[in-house]
Amino acid sequence: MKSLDLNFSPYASRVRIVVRLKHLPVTFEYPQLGLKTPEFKAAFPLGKIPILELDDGTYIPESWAIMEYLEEMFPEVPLSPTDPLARAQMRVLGRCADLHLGPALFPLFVQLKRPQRDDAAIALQIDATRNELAKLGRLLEEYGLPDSRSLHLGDIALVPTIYYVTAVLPLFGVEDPLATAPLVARWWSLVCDVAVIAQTLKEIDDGFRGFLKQG
Ligand SMILES: N[C@@H](CCC(=O)N[C@@H](CS)C(=O)NCC(=O)O)C(=O)O
Repeated sequence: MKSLDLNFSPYASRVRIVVRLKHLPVTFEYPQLGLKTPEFKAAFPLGKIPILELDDGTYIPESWAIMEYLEEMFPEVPLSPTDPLARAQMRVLGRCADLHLGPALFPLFVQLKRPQRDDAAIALQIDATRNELAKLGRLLEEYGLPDSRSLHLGDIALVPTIYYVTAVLPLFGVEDPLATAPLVARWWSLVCDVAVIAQTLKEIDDGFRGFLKQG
């Protein structure tokens, strides 16, 4: 199997974490057709990475769909609880990353490369991100941290997004972005202690620092 990947993509990085935790024979490569090209969009209707290519040429887009596929195909290292309520909570954390935190945080990327930053837009997104972090803290209070339950796909989906909270907000003057969400900070220190996550975070960080240096 092959995962079409970019080292600092928050979505591709989730797949990398799952593959490594499960010790799966998946290689990671930047798409040969390039990203955003008409050829790439013609080959893959959603036009985004990650894409998991199976050995028979079938492909799966969307990081959460890929993570669940790998989980169902290779359950030997389980990354989902069995209890239906705990499974629902796992999915809520995944959706929290994709539908709440991500949309609050990622518009700040546009500001990073603008010759003149839009301070009002920046303040709005910083507030929105803090708001979402507070909500996530409340969810974690209810669902528990991965020291009282097993690490699952919901945690893994959140990891790269929280990395970007810690990496991007300081570039806009917020020194300790998790200070206002202590339970998220505690969750973050727990997940960063997982060796595969630390390895993947280093790759995201290297890729993101490289991206910042590009003109
Ligand atoms: N919902 C998708 C989001 C994937 C996504 O946005 N990937 C970005 C890279 S981080 C991408 O491929 N962007 C290329 C483009 O938008 O043309 C997922 O979870 O896989």
